[in-house]
Amino acid sequence: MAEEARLDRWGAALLAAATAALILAWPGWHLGDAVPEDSYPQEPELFAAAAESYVDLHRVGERDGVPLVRPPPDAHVPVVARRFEFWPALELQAGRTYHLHVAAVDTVHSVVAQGREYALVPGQVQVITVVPGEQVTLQCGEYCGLGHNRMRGLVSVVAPD
Ligand SMILES: [Cu+2]
Repeated sequence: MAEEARLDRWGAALLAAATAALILAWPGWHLGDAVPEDSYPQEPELFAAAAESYVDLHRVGERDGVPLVRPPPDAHVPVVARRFEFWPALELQAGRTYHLHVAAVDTVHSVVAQGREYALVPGQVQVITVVPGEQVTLQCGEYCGLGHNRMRGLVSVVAPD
């Protein structure tokens, strides 16, 4: 009887510990191995305004109604994530390096890029370094509403200069 009671107490303690661990780990638990390379805090409104200025300066055209930017190699490029787009559209040169600064400005999203998923929580900017091969895809991996499935970046990869 005493032995059973001790085991019950152990069981209860283990369950409590497992529950606490789950709560502590939330909301990152479902993002698997999403370890940010680099990130920094910034107010969503400021980030969106900075992105608009960047696009005004570097815009070369339009793709599917979205401004198209052709950043120079090694550039730090702001990318706004919001329902249901990654903005602006990008034209990148194959084999060059780009530092995408990606931030959600409305609600929680994520971006799957180069086989990794990065959580995008408003207020925090993720820096993702990409070296385009034939193709770069940016895809939201966090259900964010009815248009979630089409929340994909417009990225074209062109031959280097
Ligand atoms: Cu989404």
